[in-house]
Amino acid sequence: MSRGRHYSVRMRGSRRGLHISGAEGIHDRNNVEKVVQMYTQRALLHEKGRADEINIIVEELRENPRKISSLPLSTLNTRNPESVKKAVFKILSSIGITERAIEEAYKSLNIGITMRGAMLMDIEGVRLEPDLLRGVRVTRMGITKTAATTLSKKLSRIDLNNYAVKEALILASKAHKHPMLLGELCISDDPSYTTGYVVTKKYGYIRLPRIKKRGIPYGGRAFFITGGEVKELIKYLQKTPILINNIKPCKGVMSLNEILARKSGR
Ligand code: WAQ
Ligand code: MG
Repeated sequence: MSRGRHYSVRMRGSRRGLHISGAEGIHDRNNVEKVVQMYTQRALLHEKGRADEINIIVEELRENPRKISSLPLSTLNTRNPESVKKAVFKILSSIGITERAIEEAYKSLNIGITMRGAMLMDIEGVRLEPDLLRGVRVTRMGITKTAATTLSKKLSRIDLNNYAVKEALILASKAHKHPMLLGELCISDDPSYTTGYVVTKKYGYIRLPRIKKRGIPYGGRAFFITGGEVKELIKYLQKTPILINNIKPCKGVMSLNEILARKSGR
């Protein structure tokens, strides 16, 4: 493929200075106009209110996107924030993340301050991102048309074909391709979106229903990382273009034991 065939298109919509919707993808030159129109529509029709300011960036990529698979997806049968917390401790400590780090992440995610990006935390709970207030944003990721169709089909079967799931899965799939990423914990900042997720390379993307009570207007992301150059990791998360071109299985609701018994990639 020739250089310059791909474009990163990113949208942020706000109302009275408050963020209300965002979206991004990587697209062929031929689709850029259509996508800009789609994103504009989305910002104008958002359920949190119509954007009064919409920023769209269209950027020609200097390198061809790397193609990767999505993480396998499943949903844990959690009933309340307490059972979620227990499960998160089991999952993340099983891959070597200390309880102290998990506790630290939980604390920071529940402190009531919403960062724009993700925290980077080592396995002892020490924060490593250079800007502790902003965090690190993962950008320049997308999904091919064919893979998007497959993903929608697989998610429809388990009644999960919505933007929140698809976008979070694409973001996490890019992030966890990096060898320094061990795990992730995510809670939406949307007061009505009470499902979060946890990721490890071994178990994939595990959805966590009822991670928070309805009405809580903050959330966040914590990446647990290990050994390597943090600067290089941040460059990868922010700059390296990634396209999902293959979709791993999307399973329905499972118990913690079923998930822990599963092998990677299935
Ligand atoms: N890169 C890094 N961190 C981000 C990014 C990004 N591009 N976008 C958002 N964050 C951080 C930021 O602190 C937000 O407050 C927090 O993550 C949550 O973002 O399968 O909607 O966009 O049903 O509110 C999970 C879906 C949805 C679970 C997560 O996140 C499922 C969601 P939100
Ligand atoms: Mg949000």
